[in-house]
Amino acid sequence: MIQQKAFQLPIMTDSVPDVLPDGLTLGLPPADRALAEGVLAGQRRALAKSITLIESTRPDHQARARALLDALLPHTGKAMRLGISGSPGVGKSTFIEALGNLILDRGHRLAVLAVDPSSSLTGGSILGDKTRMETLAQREEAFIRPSPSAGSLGGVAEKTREAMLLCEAAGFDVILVETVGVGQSETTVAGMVDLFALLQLPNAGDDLQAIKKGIVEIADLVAINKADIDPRAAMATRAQWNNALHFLRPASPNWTPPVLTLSAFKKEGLAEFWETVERYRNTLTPTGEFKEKRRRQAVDWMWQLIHAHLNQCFQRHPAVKDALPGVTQKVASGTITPAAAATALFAAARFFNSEP
Ligand SMILES: Nc1nc2c(ncn2[C@@H]2O[C@H](COP(=O)(O)OP(=O)(O)O)[C@@H](O)[C@H]2O)c(=O)[nH]1
Ligand SMILES: [Mg+2]
Repeated sequence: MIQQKAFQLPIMTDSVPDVLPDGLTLGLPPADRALAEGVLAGQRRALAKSITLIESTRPDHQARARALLDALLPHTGKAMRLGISGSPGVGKSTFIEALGNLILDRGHRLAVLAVDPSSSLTGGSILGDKTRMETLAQREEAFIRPSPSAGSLGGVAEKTREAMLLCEAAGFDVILVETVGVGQSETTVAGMVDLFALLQLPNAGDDLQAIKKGIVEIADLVAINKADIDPRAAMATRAQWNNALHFLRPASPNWTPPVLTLSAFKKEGLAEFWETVERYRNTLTPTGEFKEKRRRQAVDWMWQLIHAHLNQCFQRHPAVKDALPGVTQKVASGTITPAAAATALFAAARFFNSEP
């Protein structure tokens, strides 16, 4: 019998950094040490440069970005992380501008990030929207960053998560992650924030969509925007939503997602929205659920990275590359089963022991 050699995974060479009393690593080269210090001092330029570094696809940049993140990690985790989702036109940008100003007026520092894998096509959601967030963009205590424009949803999400950590290290204590309600992006954003809020329009069609797509289950808060246009319709939609949510088992026994009405345009309902966010944190912190959610998210994130990495190793393997077209053809034509094909490809790659 031929001995199967285990496929060699690239070895992570990052050594455990020596941490100075100020939390910065000795391992960082001087330029990056200055960058890290700039981020910790809350300098926007340093923060923007650091995010550019983590978004870079150059291998040397990636190595530097990893070291920088490692150094700053002890300074992260203190922000309230909020996800805002909803279909295009529901009023996300208008809402973030209005709520953002309220948050700043209450003495917080706010970072707004976006997860939008389509932004390479559309030119960047927040970038275009920055005009709609004009007053927010001008304020010193706010930091607005468009979605990274390269890559798949997974790639964009990973960069956004890391950008979120950098913003926390820079002292931003509220992070808002905006996403357009398309495809997987909502679930992805829900997986990186403490509270996921869904914006809806006052009509019945929209909520049915969300229910069908399974978005309702991941919402911690639903807000019916544009209530100013037809307050009665907004109240009716609110009642429908409450009814729909009533039939779902809430993610926490201590939190049933509230349904609010608001007008981003007229700045109505914003204070209630923010108070609900604070109530969420104040309710789930003492029960331990708040921390537990983050722990779960961190472990999930690790597994997502492992899956992505394994996938890449597998697909880049020369033997897999060679065999793949032929095997795919056979699976497509029904000559071999998908299961047999997968086993054969694993064997060809000597990826792992091919027997489970
Ligand atoms: N009447 C009314 N219009 C709104 C409200 N919020 C947003 N809009 C308008 O809806 C349109 C889309 O808003 P926008 O914030 O760009 O939506 P986004 O695509 O979700 O970011 C804009 O013309 C806004 O002025 C609201 O509360 N009431
Ligand atoms: Mg927008």
